[in-house]
Parts: sequence; C-alpha cells; structure tokens
Amino acid sequence: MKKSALQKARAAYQPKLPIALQGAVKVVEGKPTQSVADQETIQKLFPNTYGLPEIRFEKNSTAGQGKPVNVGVILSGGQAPGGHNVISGLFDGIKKIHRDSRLFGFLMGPGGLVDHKYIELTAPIIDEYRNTGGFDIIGSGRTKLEKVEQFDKGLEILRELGISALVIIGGDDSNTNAAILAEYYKAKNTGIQVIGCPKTIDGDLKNNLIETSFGFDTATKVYSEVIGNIQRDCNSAKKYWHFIKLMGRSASHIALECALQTQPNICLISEEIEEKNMSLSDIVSYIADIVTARAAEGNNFGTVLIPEGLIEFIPEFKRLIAELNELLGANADKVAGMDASALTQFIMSNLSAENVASLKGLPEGVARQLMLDRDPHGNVQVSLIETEKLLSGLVSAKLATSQKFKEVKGKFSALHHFFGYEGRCADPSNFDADYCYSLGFNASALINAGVTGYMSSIRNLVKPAVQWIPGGIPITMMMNIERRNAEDKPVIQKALVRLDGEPFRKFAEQREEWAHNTCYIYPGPIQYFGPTEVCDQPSMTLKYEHRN
Ligand code: FBP
Repeated sequence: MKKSALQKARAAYQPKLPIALQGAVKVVEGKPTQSVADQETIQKLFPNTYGLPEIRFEKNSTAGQGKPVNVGVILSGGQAPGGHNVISGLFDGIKKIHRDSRLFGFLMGPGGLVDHKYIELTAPIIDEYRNTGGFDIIGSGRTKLEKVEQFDKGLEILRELGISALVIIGGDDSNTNAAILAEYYKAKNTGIQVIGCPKTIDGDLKNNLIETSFGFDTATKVYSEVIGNIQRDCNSAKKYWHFIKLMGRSASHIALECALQTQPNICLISEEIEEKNMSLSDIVSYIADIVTARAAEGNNFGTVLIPEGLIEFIPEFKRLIAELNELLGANADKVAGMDASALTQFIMSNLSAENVASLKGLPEGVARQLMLDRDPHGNVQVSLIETEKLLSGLVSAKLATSQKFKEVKGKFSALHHFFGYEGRCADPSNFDADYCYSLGFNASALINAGVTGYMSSIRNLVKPAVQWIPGGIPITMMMNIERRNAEDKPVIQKALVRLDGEPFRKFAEQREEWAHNTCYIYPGPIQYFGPTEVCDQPSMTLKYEHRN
C-alpha cells in the first residue's frame, strides 16, 4: 500500500512508556472501593466484582516467568485517535509476558464477539497500524452487550479460541457493558477476565484515577487548528459570524477546551446553561447582545462555539426529552413497527401539553430528530441536530426587529460549521500516542495480575510519560443508577464540565474580554516532530485540572 512521507516517519515513532511498565512489575493493592453513588444497589448487582481494591503497578527487581495468554480485543463506539496504539501496546505487553501469547480482534465492535467474527492480530498487521488514527484495524460498532444470550454466545467463541481475557476499548456505555460482562463471567466461574480502556473524544469518562479518556487531546487539537484558521479568515474579511458546533454528545469538555485554545467571541457551555436555567430565548438574547455590542464597534464578525449536546441541557428541552424517552421506552413494542407519521401522531397525543408546545416551537427537522432517532443505548443522536443553524436563525430573527441593532447600523451574516468526524480519526498526537500505548500495555499487566472488572488507569499525565503512574480501578467504582429507556440501570456516571473546576473558571474569567475585543489564538496543526513544548503538551483541561 502507498504511504505518505508522514505516514512512513510516524510508523517509526516509539511511544513512551511509564518507567514502572518498562521492566517487571509488582502489584500494589490500595484500599477497597465503593461506587460513586447508590452503593447498596450496585453491590447487589455486582456481588463478585464490587468493592475490589485500586491497584498500582511499581517497578519490580525480579521478573517471574509468564505463561502464554490468548487475549481478545474489541473497539466499541465512536472512533477516537489512538485506538490502534492501545492495541499495539496490548500486543507488545502480552508478547512480553510470553512470546507465544496471541491476540484476537473481534470485528466491528461488540457485535463481532456475539457473531463470532474475528481475526488474529499478528505482528505484521500490528506494525501496519502503529501510531495511526482510526479504528480500521478491526472496525468498531455500537451493539449493546446486555443480554445473557449475547454473553453466552461470546463465551462460546472465547472458549473455542482459548481466550482467557477480553479487553473492551470504549466509552462510558461500553465500559458499563464490560463491568456487566466481567460480573457474569466471574459468577459463572469461566475464568475469563474482562478489562476496560477509557476511550472517547468527548472527555466525559474521567475521575480522580482516570484523568482523561484517550482521543480528547488529538480531537480538540484538530478542531482548535480549524477554528483558529476560521478566526484568521473571519478577522481578515470582517463580514461573517461563524456558528461552529463541536462534537461531544453530552458534556461540553470539547467546546471548553477549544475555547481555551482559541479564545473565540462566544462559547456556550451546556452545563452552565442548565445551572442558570436559561431558556432557548435567553441563549438567543445572550448571543444577539454580543453581536450588537461588537457591531457598535464596527465589528460585524465573530465566532460562536456550540457544544453538540446543548439542546439536552436547555431545561425546557431536557424535560421534553425525558418524557419522550420514558414514553418510547415504556411503549417499545407498540412503537417498534410504526412508520414516522404514525409515531409522530402517537407521540403528540401522549405527551404533556407543555412538551407538545416545546416540540411545536422547533423547526421540523430538529423536532423529528428528538422524536425519532435514538442510538442503541437510547441516546438522542445529537450530532444530527443542526443546533448551529437553529441558533443563528433565531439570532438573525431577533436582530431583524432590534431597534438597537438598527441604530448601530449592524450587519449580520452567518456561516455554519460542524466539527466532529474531522477529528475522530486523526493520527494521535504524541500525548495520545504515548497515553494509548501505555493504556494497552498496562491492560496486559492487569491481565497478568489476574484481575477482572478493572479499567486500565494511567495517572500523573501532566508530567513526562516516564513519570506516569500505571494501575487499575474497579469499574463498579464509577457507577451509579440512572434512568435509561424507562428502567433504572447501573451505568458509569458521566463526568460533565464542573462549573467550580479550574478549566471553566479560567474561561469564565476571560470570556467578557474575548466577546468584545478580538483576542483570537491560532494554535496551528498538531506537530509530531520538534521541541517538547510544541509537540508533547497535554490538553489545557488536563493542565488546569492537575497542575499541582
Ligand atoms: P463515544 O461516546 O462512543 O466515544 O462517541 C462519541 C461521539 O463521537 C460523540 O461525540 C458523537 O455524538 C457520537 O459519537 C456520534 O456517533 P456516531 O459515530 O455513531 O455518528
């Protein structure tokens, strides 16, 4: 296959490993853990994997002789830069345990395990994918592993291939599945370990021991590069307002990180909008006021960053979505065969009057997305909702009737962008290349330690890679009970943007100035080769959260 010059150079990059993983390791057990909430219920649901201790790996002076191990790996959910490095780290790790160890990749996500679709990942295949973006080595999918029949079908193929450990690389939903699978296999005494790895560009799978999910660093650097380019264009032509929607299904971490990197005129943070109970009309007024103030200075241009999950946080729509989810979940069998118009009619005649009114106030396309499309985990597919057009349309209508905007002779012309898929498969930054390789290598150490129901954890990430701290945390520790498809379910708690956290505080402190003056920063493209301060910097979110 033909390769670009950068592809060739990048293939030779040797990711950095924490010192503790560079030779033999010893396991240091911490205190027993408990779930973040609903402890009693979660303990009952996970009798075999609840309360396990945190684990840390330290350098050991003596190496034991390991036995060959067969391991399965699954890439689950949305793509995130660095997935291939998790797999190559895992491959190198199990080969270090014993050179006869083997790695099998299940194809197209968790569905590959259930349908027995797999390939063996050999050294030549792994070498083709080192330090590359994408999940194309084995593909990914969003099949939800939740039924006993699926677990048993999986068990058949794991036994057939002699696999004694399964690594699931995924976000909060996929790692929830990993915990359920670990519990089931443990309860059945199968001897099969299940280990999770924290993936998602959304950055919402994190806590004290998982400092960030992989892919966030690269994706936000790619989006920030392009936002910077747009800001240069915007500041050159001085005639457009750019409405830029950014991926991140629920939390606004991506928008916040990009704002810190590029200093746009406006960035909406969904969590703040919910906290302040702002309506759609409040948000429109907030944007229109800034557009008017800038117009008064002769600046009829600007940038607005919009997190894609915004609509789910605006209180009037949050109530609407909750009632819709409950209605559709409780009537799943009834609505299954309905066509779009029958379903719309069913929804309209069963929703409360307040929520029918909210739905009717939306453009048809947005209302349709909220009503009809859900992913396999029951989530609204927010990436398909054109919030950027909804907002600019409402702002334009508001300005058209504004006396003040007329007085200052303002002009408003909007352009729209959505950045999401552009960044999810980029070649991992040095940070993500090192972090992912370490996560995978560390997963092999967790397998060697004989644990199950753990997530691979690498900490101390603002320090150079050699000082990173490897270990594992029980997945049940991150769980709580939430309402999903009209049922109470154990799930990993999503980490939303904290309004008392340092990244938001830094943003809030400066946004007034960014709104009225033009303070754009132009980060430029990711650099893979060059000085450390240019090439190896972690995200600003990570730095602000962990700088001491
Ligand atoms: P994960 O949570 O699975 O990592 O996916 C994240 C994400 O990229 C979201 O930002 C986005 O809303 C969603 O995937 C899009 O899903 P799809 O790839 O199925 O269109």
